[in-house]
Amino acid sequence: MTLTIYGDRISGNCLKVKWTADRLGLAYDWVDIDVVKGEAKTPQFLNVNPSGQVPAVVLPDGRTLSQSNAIISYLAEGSDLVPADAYDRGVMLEWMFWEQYTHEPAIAVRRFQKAYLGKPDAEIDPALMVKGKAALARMEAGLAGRDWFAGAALSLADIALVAYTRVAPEGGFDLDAYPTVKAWVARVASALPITG
Ligand SMILES: N[C@@H](CCC(=O)N[C@@H](CS)C(=O)NCC(=O)O)C(=O)O
Repeated sequence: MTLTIYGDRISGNCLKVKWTADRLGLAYDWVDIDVVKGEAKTPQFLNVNPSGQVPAVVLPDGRTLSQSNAIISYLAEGSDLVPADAYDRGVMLEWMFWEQYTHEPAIAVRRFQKAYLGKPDAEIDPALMVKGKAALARMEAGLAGRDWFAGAALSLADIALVAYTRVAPEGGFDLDAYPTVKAWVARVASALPITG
């Protein structure tokens, strides 16, 4: 058996897992789960992830794992995507937890509502734009004087953060206002490479 990744390519959380596996040269089967059609809530999929969300993986020995940042941490353990230095590793995790609690709930959610549910701006909670802009400003400051978020090289923090930052314009966010972030997106894209 090989690793199986269940995911939807419109989801940055799922693409994080794909890019990490690709970057590490891991063999895997990809199973498409269309979240808009409700396929994450079918009885078959709930056997894989009872929380009814993608991404989720089934390991070659049959064990399952979900939560994008947990999955990429598992896959990348011991690789050059995880800084060897304990403090740098802590910084990587700091950004990954921040991504899930502060960045994704604003930027990914606004993008989904605008680009995939087709909601007009007037029907989208205005707080999402305010919080998303604050997150991008936090990233702009965090990248000052550095190429990567943690340590001296590409890490899981960059992969986690680039997933929804690169498509933030689909959610109505103007990345031209964050030139350091924009240059970093291009840097990460050329280091991975990023594919859908
Ligand atoms: N914190 C989770 C978030 C997972 C998540 O929100 N998945 C969405 C797609 S991005 C999903 O499966 N939605 C389908 C649904 O809730 O029915 C992670 O990082 O994996």
